[in-house]
Amino acid sequence: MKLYIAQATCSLAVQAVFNELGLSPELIHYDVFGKSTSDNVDFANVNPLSYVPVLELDNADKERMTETIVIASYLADQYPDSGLMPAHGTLERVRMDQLLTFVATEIAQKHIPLMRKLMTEEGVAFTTNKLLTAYAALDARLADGRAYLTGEQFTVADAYVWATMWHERSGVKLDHLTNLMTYIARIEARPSVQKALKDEAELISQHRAQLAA
Ligand SMILES: N[C@@H](CCC(=O)N[C@@H](CS)C(=O)NCC(=O)O)C(=O)O
Repeated sequence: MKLYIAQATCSLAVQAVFNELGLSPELIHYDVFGKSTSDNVDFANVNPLSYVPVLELDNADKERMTETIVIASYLADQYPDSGLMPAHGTLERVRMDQLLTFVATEIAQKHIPLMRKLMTEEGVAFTTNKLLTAYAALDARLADGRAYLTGEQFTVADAYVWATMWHERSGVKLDHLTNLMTYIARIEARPSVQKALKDEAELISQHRAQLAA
């Protein structure tokens, strides 16, 4: 399988899930601003919507899958014993899907226009408040001392929240949310997450070297 990633983006969530499962897809870097890819493929043909992550499957059609939640859930579902996703058809699964949708819409997609400085002053205030409310909800959930969002088991939701902790780039102050910050530090200590960051950094430096040559 090939996984298209970009620097410090939601593709890190999928990398972390792959690493949790002990799988190693071929990683391809897409430079979001320069528009090049580390395998010299035109990314517009990979995903006409121009975003990562994109997972290219090994099936006959080399089908390409997009959407962070869908890719991460698909991978986890192949390995039900990993505990990364509850089984389909259960109430636990519905709660997990609810959480993932919340992270995608109330956190990840709220950060993007803020990070890119695309908003009016009113828009910044509105969206910052939305993010603070969303992160406070996660912080409250962690207040009972649980290690991860759904309990003691690391799941796809934890990988996704970690990968979208873009508050510094968005200018959203979260230091007061101490449960959240302790939880993020716990995730950052996981080998799967360390490996995701290392692989990403190495691939980006190779891609830059290719471009400079
Ligand atoms: N709906 C997609 C959105 C993915 C997305 O926003 N990707 C960002 C990085 S986190 C990206 O590649 N942006 C590049 C661009 O839009 O030009 C998902 O949930 O996976």
